[in-house]
Amino acid sequence: KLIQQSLLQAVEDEQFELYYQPKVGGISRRVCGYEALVRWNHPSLGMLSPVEFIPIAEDNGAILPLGDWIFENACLYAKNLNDIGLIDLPVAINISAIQLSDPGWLDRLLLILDKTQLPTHLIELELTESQLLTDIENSTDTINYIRSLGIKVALDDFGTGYSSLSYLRNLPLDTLKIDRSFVSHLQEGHENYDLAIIKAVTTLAKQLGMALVAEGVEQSTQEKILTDIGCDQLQGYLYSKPIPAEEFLELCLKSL
Ligand code: G
Ligand code: G
Ligand code: MN
Ligand code: NA
Repeated sequence: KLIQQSLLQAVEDEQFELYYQPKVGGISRRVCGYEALVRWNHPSLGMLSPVEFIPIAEDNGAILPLGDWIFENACLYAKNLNDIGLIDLPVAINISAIQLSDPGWLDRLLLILDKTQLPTHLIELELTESQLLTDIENSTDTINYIRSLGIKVALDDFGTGYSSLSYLRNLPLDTLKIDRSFVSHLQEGHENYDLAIIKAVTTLAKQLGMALVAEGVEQSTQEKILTDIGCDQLQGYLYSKPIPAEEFLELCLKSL
């Protein structure tokens, strides 16, 4: 209702803000990248979570201008970090299925790349299984093109959709992000199904030449298990929640 009508206007008024959450190296435990997560700084309702407005934006089309705004601002931020010497920290940007299937999206992406001058190897797009599977052929073409530009592609929330191994074989992907639901039950000394699954997915990612990110790492016991298994990158509240841009910059400078 209220949200629906005001979303497009809010994009015009740039009422959105990007928060950033670090990813840390499984061995180095240093910041090795980060994910941009959008918030809506609503004039009367306060800071709104993306779960409250992204689905609406996807329904009413506002996700296209909003997604462009997110992409451009995440690129500008990453360009700035790179320019001040925080080099080689890729920014991960969530992309909605609606964006991926919009015929004009790639052209606008190219314009933003040109405008921001961020080296493409510092960009990773996060896509979910369900969105890739809606139109597998079109998705594959789009991903191939994106990767030909030097941009990396990650499969987000891996394991929660209708995971089929044949998609992994056919989709050209750089990174798997195993969903936090598998991480949350990991406990030391407990051989459980989640541990077995994470071990198997780690091996799978390695064999397929993909990087593996574990999401939702909250406890140091989980960190230890994941590191022992050989998981490349860790992300979760143990390191930091998603935080505002300036705060994230400070965090990076401290972890140098
Ligand atoms: O921080 P968290 O509450 O930030 O995010 C909740 C959900 O919103 C996640 O599923 C996340 O993928 C999604 N989300 C966050 N930021 C973006 C964004 O910039 N674009 C899209 N499409 N989804 C986002
Ligand atoms: O769907 P996607 O993976 O893009 O969304 C990331 C979401 O996960 C965001 O809402 C973010 O705030 C949340 N998140 C990040 N780290 C943790 C964590 O350690 N625990 C929990 N419960 N949520 C997390
Ligand atoms: Mn994500
Ligand atoms: Na995820």
